[in-house]
Amino acid sequence: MDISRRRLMVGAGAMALSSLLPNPALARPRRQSLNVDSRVLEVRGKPAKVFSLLNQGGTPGLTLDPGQPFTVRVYNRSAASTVIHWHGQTPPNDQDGVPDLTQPPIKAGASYDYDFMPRPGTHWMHSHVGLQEQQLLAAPMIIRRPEDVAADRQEIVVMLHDFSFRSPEETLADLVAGKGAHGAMVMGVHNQEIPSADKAETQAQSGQVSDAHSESSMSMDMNMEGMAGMENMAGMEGMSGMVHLNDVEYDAYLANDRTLDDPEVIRIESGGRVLVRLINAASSTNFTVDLGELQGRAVAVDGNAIAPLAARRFPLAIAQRLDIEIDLPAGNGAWPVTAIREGAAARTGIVLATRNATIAKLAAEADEKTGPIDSMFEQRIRPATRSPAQTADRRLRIMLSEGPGVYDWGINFRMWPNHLPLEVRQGEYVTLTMGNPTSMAHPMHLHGAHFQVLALNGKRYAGAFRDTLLVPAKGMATIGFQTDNPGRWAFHCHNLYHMAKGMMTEVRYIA
Ligand SMILES: [Cu+2]
Repeated sequence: MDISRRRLMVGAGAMALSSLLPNPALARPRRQSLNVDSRVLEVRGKPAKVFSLLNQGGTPGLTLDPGQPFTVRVYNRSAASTVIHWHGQTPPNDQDGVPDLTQPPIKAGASYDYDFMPRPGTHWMHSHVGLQEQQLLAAPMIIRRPEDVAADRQEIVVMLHDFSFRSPEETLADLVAGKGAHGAMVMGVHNQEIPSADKAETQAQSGQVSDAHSESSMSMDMNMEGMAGMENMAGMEGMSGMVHLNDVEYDAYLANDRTLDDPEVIRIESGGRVLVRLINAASSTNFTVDLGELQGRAVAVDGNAIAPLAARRFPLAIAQRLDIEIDLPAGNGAWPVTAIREGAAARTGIVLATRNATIAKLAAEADEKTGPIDSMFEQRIRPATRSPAQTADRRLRIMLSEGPGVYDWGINFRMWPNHLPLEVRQGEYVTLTMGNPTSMAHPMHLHGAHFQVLALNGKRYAGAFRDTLLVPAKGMATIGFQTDNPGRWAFHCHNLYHMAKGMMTEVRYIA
């Protein structure tokens, strides 16, 4: 076993070396601190005031070893009230970090304690207050598994952001005034009938991905046909028509806070194996991850192990995480790992390079625009471990809604906080079907539980376990989850501006 590979692990700006190596002193609870503060970040030579979220070692976020509890005091050293949500974690409700739903805001100068056993995988932390996330109040939260410690591979964390020099309040005001960018209009690509989907399924490589099409025991009324009645609901324009991909223009896209003008260069071993933990922390941008000449294996989504899926390009929706294992070629070289904005050519990324490699300058734009993120990749993902199909104790149906006002977003035309809670009881298997007749896809995020994808755009299958699913524009999705964590849990679109303009409700446990 080559320990040096793991020592090399992370480049500047990702996390402290000390927090990555097993430390016997950490076996018993020891409180760590996370500090919210402001900082000046230079983007393309121009300073911008943004937030920072650093551990006591002065690096972003936290990495915990297997079995280590999340025993953390958050200090708010910034001038604004804030609350940090542990995205991907399923803590007791009062530690979920959602202002006014699970805890009061942490005022400037105050602190708040958290203590729970974290869920392993690639996760992240971010402000759930106002539009602070757009000002980079976000950081990685990596909970290593025993397999990670044992594996002879270098771990690399890449956190993606969309960045604007304008204040997010101005951006939102423009959107509300109807001045949003409606770039990349395309005809509705997500029909309910996807003739190519089954073909993609049989093409799924490596034999490790099998078709779960027939093994579900889901009943008819929770499948997509069950949504048909929604087409008659007021305001719905049917499931076809124009969709658009982006409504906010950005000045830059960041990977670990840097643009491709001056990307982070991560030194790797020739012929070595790396695990790239990608986090899409952008407020309003879906990306396509492009490995260039390299082939990678997706091995986990949202922190949950999947049957490996090999490819060179992978979609990564807002708030999702993706772990990709890559076997590097022998010899010296430099290999960019980039993320291209959906429906655009603008990109960001990092460079994997052997020690003596020459690093060529990278263009800020890819050779060609990416298309819209379709459902093909999502429909091919299978969990690493099969679980038996579950019968639903409760079936919930909602419709993601747009209007009536300009840039109003909602759920069943209810805008947060005038929402109707989705009520559940402890000990149930709940299915939730989401119809999306709106003009945009929505990355829907459930707090307090990970769910399984049970249907997407008319295809029923036992798909990935996740906490965030991109529900396609003019499309539909069904997810299923176990209710074993009582409380009031936020359920919302993770496009920051959609959430700010109402697309949020709660899953509420009732007696
Ligand atoms: Cu949305």
